[in-house]
Amino acid sequence: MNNNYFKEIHIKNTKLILKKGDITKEKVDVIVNAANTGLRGGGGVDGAIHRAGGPKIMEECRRIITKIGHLPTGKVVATTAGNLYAKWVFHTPGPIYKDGNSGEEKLLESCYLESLKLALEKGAKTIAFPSISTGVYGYPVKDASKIALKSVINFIKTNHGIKEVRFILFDEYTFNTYLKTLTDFLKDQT
Ligand code: AR6
Repeated sequence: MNNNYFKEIHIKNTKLILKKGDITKEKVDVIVNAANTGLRGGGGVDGAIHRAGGPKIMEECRRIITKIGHLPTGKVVATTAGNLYAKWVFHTPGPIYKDGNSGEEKLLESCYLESLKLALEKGAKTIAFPSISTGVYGYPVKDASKIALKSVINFIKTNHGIKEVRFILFDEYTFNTYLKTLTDFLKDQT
């Protein structure tokens, strides 16, 4: 299927998918949550995941925070996915965008890479990402899409085991921006 809001490409043995939609509906092993460092829940995709997944996810988040204090930006932890189809929710706090020169790029890249590494460790085959940091945290979508796609593509070129990586993009603008970035990357490779 390749309609206006769906794009699929193959990189080595992994499918990379861009899709417009609600991440809580995805049938994947891992759903990644754009969380905050206190794993307190909130609005945006975080709110949607906790609402759809039920209270078990927050119970586990609280236990983790009691142990570790806070989760640094760019790191990731796994919890149950509660009532969601997924086996795990991975929580990763993205950077709050300041001016683009305050280490945001490395931190955003780290969210994607740490999540993919943890997915491999868990033996997950399919993982879905939202567009981390581009809502409440204010990261410009075009810049964020370049970092997100570059991190994921480089990872799947050199690591094997994950069959499918999906970006689930909530609105038309975000979807179109990721699609344009991916199309430009593919052009550059030919
Ligand atoms: N499925 C997929 N994407 C979604 C969904 C959904 N159901 N709902 C929203 N988005 P944001 P951030 C998109 O603000 O910028 C929270 O309060 C949204 O349109 O969720 O990393 C946390 O607790 C946007 O494109 O995350 C943190 O405090 C993208 O997800 C803070 O917000 C990210 O927007 C994190 O901010």
